[in-house]
Amino acid sequence: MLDKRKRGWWQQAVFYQIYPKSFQDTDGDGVGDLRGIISRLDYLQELGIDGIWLSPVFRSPQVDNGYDVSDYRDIDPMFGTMADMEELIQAAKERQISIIMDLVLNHCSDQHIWFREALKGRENPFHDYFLWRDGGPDTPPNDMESVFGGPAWTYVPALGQWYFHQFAPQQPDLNWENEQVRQALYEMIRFWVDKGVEGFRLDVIDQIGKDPDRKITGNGPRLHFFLEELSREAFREEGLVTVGEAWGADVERARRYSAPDGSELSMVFQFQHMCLDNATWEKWDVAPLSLVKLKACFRDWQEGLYGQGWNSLFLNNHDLPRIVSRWGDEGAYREVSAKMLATMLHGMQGTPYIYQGEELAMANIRLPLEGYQDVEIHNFYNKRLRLGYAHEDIMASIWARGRDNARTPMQWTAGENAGFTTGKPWLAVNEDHKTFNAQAALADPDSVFHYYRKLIQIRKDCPVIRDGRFSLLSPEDEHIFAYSRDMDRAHLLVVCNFTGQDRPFTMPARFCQARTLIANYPEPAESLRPYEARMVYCED
Ligand code: TEU
Repeated sequence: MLDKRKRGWWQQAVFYQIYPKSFQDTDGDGVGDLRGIISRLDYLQELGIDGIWLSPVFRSPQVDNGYDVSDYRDIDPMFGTMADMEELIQAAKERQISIIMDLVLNHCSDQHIWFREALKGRENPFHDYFLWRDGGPDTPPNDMESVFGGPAWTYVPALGQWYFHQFAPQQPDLNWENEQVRQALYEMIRFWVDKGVEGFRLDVIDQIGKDPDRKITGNGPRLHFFLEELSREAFREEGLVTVGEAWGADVERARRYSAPDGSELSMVFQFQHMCLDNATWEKWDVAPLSLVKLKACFRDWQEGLYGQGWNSLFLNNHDLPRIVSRWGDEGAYREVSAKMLATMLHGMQGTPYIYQGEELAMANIRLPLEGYQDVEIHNFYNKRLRLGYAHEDIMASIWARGRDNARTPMQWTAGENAGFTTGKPWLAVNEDHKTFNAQAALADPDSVFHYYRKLIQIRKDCPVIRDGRFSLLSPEDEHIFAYSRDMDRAHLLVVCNFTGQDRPFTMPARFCQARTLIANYPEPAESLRPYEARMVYCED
């Protein structure tokens, strides 16, 4: 069992991300809730995870599914009550599971009292909580675009001013230069720590030091000053884990975000490996994945942060497509490829994150446009249509990359609505739940679920996975991802066939007599079979 009073306990932990809207509904409104999560804690305990990253459950108009917070100190009634939240924290703790809340500090909702006050006039004390620029209705301060499409500035006629928002207009950016803003956020964080929350995931944290006049959003000039202050003032509690979402992080920057002295954050959650199969700077244009590039990317991070920082390990989250649909196989090798991808990731150094349903090999969904809820999908569709793209091409991008792919309800059973709700689910349930669901997975010792359970256990049993040095084997091989981890006398080898064909592979001499820790085919063969993965271990 993990001792969470120990500094750095999270280096040995495995986290599980819950997207509350889609996890488990208990009151029949078609939306998941906190009581639903409580009711599934035994399932998570069986999987063996140490913590839950809970996507936002704060009070919110839900324009961006909770990433638009209107009250940071309250629970959205859709999810339950503060009493439910307290019960969840407690019930999780009883199972040695920590709750990690998702803090959205870069922006809030336009319905937050701060913004409603700010709109009252330039003299209002909350006006400076946001980023305003003077100008006429036809002359925005500059041509910056928001992440969800459309301008990053919205005009307020009564004030004769524009406000800045990196995301939807309903998500005004907070002015981190204002010390009162920062202090208010730190106090709010302490409020949750006092409630027993054991860490935080920090939404788009590399964007808080923005400088819109110079068109800087990520990695702004004052970012590290803010992060150090945040860490000092809000995270002084021993043992808190802090995870910084940073789309703009490279290895060098990540060393600073996750410096072992704890001056900023515990770990970085970066996306370089998740952008390699983009054809352009936009995620919507899909290119084939080059395994050679993927391996080089992982190697650079594994080597670059060794002893100097700490990374998150993940292949999915609520913003990314399902990995089995992306780099695995949705057909005959669905479960085999899901296990292979998990093996590839879970042998590395870092803290693994399993996104709900990944342990069931959940896949992308294909809906007609009207079936999607995500604001980003609809903005993207309209933008591409205006640019002259064909409907079919736009839908192909959405089917490959739309965020709702990962947000369909959790598949608990083969029954109606996959056991997620007795009402009408807020987003369609994937038809494949008849085959891929938790009930079936729990009953089958060979399931993807039990494979993840084993991987989690192996990480706990093998210090070399946490601390060993990483070496990439055959970097130029386009089909096989093989690496070793070495520490003192302990050696681990991970071999993964990323293709649907047999591939020759020669075991390095040291590992010929090695013990198999886990594999997705029963016995080794002459060559590697489609999507085969093996993790083997030996000692000198
Ligand atoms: O995501 C950051 C972010 O920039 C993503 O929106 C990402 O760029 C996008 O999905 C790719 O097109 C975080 C949250 O994870 C996301 O759900 C929120 O919508 C966003 O911040 C705003 O809070």
